[in-house]
Amino acid sequence: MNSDTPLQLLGGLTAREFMRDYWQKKPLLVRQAFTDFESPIDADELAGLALEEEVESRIVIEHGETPWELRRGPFTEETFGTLPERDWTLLVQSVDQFVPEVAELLEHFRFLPSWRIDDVMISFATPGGSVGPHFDNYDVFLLQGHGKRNWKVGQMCNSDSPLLEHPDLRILADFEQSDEWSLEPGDMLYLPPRLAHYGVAEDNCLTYSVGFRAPSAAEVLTHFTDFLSQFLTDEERYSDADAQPVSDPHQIQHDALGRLKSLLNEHMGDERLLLTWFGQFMTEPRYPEMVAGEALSEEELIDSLEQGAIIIRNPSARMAWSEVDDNLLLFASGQSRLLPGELRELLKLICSADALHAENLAQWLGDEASLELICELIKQGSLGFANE
Ligand SMILES: [Mn+2]
Repeated sequence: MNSDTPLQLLGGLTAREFMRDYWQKKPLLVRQAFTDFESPIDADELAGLALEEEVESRIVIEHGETPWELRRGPFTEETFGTLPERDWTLLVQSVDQFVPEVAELLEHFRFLPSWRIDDVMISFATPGGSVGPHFDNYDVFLLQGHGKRNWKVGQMCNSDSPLLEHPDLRILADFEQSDEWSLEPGDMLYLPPRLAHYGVAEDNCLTYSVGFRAPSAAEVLTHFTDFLSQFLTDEERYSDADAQPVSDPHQIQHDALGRLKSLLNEHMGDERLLLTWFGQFMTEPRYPEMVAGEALSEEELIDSLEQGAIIIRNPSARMAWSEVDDNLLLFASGQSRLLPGELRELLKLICSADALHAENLAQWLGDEASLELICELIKQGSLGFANE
């Protein structure tokens, strides 16, 4: 994708302009980001997903048994029969993993790293339905799928912003409105992290939220140090072979800090391990139980492909790749694999192609390392045969 091509998705801005002026900075309203948008899923299908055990769903009822009552799925048919006429919202997480046409929407966001994308959440709201004024710590693109929703945006918030007392929801106590729009199908609103927003359904409506993920500094530090510690031996300790006799035995001298800092820097500064950890962490699947495969020999793989088999990425799997010296690292569903540089085009194909088959894999089918890689990914469950 050329980052200097004006995009309809971004209201005629180029990806470069959008990243420079809006991304992580300020909201952008795009009228008709998608022309004649027809939601690939309707309210009944969304409610159907919320009945499934493996799907994460919530219902927020503004005037429920308690104000802003939160119920967690899976729900039953009966739940939907007993809801009030209005002022409630059903939210279903990761619909892209269950509905391929929803996953296809993500193709439009390829100017952003796929490992930054979290999921496509879809909400259905009855008139007046809302989850209250709030802020998120993540970027989001809100695409109106069906019906109309009024969006108000407000102040920038942080963890000190006052919230209503609520056991589960983070609803802002104060909302200082700065702008307001009514979104119709195909319209899209981009919101940067921490910007207060308040969406209220004007009629029965569906809204798609393309949400992003960014690990917190606390997560980076705790998870990376956990990862690093697997490679450290018990013998490696604070050491002070260079120490001098002390004048006050109770004082911690600054040279001790210096030794600690060099111990930390030596490990924290290991870029190869940092990359390995990061790739694994960012490709960890949301639903690991949905990434499972079966062992397959290289002969069986070739036979299947020759008989017309189609291999697709598991919609629950996440993949990314990177370079390390002359080699490549492939990250797939929380695991990493070091590969020779010659496999670069294959890696790019595996990460991006809608389907793998005898035709687009032709040049690799005679190569041992390529076959082994594909078999490994099928065994791990990141790739799988279509229609099985
Ligand atoms: Mn939000």
